[in-house]
Amino acid sequence: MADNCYAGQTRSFSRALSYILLLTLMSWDTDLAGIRTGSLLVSAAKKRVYTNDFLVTIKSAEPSSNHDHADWLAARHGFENRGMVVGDEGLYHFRHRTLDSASESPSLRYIWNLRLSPKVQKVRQLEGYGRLKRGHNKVKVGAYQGLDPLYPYQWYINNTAQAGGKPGLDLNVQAAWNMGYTGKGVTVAIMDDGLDYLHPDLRDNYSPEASYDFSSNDPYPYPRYTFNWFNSHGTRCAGEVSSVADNGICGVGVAYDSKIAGIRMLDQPFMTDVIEAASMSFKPNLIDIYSASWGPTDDGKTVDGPRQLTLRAIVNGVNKGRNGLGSIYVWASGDGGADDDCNCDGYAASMWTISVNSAINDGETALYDESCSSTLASTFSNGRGQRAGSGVATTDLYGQCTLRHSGTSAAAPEAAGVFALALDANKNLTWRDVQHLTVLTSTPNLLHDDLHRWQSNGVGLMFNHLFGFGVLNAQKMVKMAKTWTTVPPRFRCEAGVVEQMFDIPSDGVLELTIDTDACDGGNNHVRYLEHVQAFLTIASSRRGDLTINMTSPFGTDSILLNRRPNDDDSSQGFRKWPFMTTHTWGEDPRGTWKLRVALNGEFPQTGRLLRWGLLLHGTQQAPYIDEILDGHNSKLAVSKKLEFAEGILHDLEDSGSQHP
Ligand SMILES: [Ca+2]
Ligand SMILES: [Ca+2]
Ligand SMILES: [Ca+2]
Repeated sequence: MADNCYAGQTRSFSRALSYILLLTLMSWDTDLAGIRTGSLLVSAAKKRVYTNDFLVTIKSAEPSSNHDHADWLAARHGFENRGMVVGDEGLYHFRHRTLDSASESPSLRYIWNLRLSPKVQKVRQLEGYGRLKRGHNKVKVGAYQGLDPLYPYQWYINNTAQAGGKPGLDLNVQAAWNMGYTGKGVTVAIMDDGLDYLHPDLRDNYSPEASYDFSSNDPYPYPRYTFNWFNSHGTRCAGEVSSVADNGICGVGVAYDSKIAGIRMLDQPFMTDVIEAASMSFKPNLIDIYSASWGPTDDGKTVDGPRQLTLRAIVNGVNKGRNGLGSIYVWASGDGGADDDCNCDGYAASMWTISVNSAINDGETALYDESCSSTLASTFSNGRGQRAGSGVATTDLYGQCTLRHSGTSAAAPEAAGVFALALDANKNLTWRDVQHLTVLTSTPNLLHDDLHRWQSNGVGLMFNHLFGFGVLNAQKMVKMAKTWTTVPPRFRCEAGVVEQMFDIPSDGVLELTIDTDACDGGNNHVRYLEHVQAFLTIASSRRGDLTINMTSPFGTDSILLNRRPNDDDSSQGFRKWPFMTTHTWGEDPRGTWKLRVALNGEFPQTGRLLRWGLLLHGTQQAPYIDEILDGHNSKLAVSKKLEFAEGILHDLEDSGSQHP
């Protein structure tokens, strides 16, 4: 295409020429919103609002090629081509991906960028104005009004202590809505037992094209009827994400303008690798976020994960989904309680899923909550006890509403909703960006556990074995998402392996170490950690009595495996099982890693470690160097301080100075 060569030309334009061009451009578009022809004056008489929407007129010899050109042009300049307008092959609606949805002055830079294409005849940035719903006076456009009957019960959205909870212990969603982020243009799929897409509080947001029924192999994921409403799970999860706002029905979704899709895949006698794989790779360019509130049996004695096809589907999803930005998989950490460990659940423990634990409305964990070091963050499930209104209020089967949704099942869709808000703020976020944002903006808030206290890792990030990096904070996340620069490329370093048989003492601890340079000097050097995996092969006379801890060179201790009293396996053990920790996020992995394996049971047992492989994942460049500091005490400030120090150290090294 001839247009492809103008990139080089643009770079060589002198500043003077650019200025002339800008003036020409401005006088050319007499209807350029808010600018009087030939002058930079913006009308002062009445305040104008400029949106991030642009009308672009394309004229070319072959009108049929206009659409391709529009796509190309949009992608090149950070816009989303939202398609042809009013059936005119020359007229396209572009929305800028990062520009504010409301600004006081027009965005000349973007207009100019588009106008540089010879095929573009006219560019108009659309003004915003109000339209009031008749019968509703003094409505602030876009603001949620609280007209849904269950809204007062949705303490996870706005905790005012209504169900005996702690005020302020919520997802801080409303502040994100007030900034204009409601999940617009984002599609969330609920992989579950179906979705009541006729529900009056869901049908307007339902996306039939992103939905499918893999249990019955048809395009209609409607839940199968049972007398006890067993198949209400998916519908309840969907309502948390995408219930319509202010329609007087049930409650409001965390991302109430998002599209919701149903992937029915849990309602058949047996799960198969094909059904899981097909579900997780369904419409990867249409679905942004997949929410899963299921996994291997939470009986505290299962060690299981995705099989071959499903694993391939997940890897494909994060690498190719969302047109290369990566599908976002959100996972409930599990309902197995203190006797289970979500690191034995290969879906939750995967680096490619964001696994979410839940807290209850007083900041503690529920009895069914499962903990593990791979959990990234937390949202909310039900409140303490049987108190009325303390459950999660959401939609239910057959047009009904419920106040009783619960479990970590309830937690994953809430996270999916918050991530939909983040994608609304910035459509260019990759799957890793979403994880970084989660780490940086989640907060301990009022979350507390007597046994597992909050700790600070080697770069000052607060983490907790139960809650990960804390409870999601929608406002903080959209704010940071808006100006976020995609993190640098990710590398994978095989840091070391111990391949020798060691007995695990029945009355002591087996301690092993790996010294690593984290592939320093190689192409795959990892300097700033994301996920760390320990692939362990261990045989034991009672698998459930094993406990495993791993300590980073900074001294950050991750509990890779807690005791599981119900797991009496004596034959399978762990075979190259990928235990994962997120707790060392941001740390420099060079140095000595320690592994401690012990047997803690009622009776003496025997065990042997046969292999420990340490795998590091992360970046070579500092991931947050381009971000704007948002307050001195923020987590970003803490981890940046280290990056800056590193930068100075690096400069010193480069200049040949010695330092201790
Ligand atoms: Ca069906
Ligand atoms: Ca509603
Ligand atoms: Ca489990």
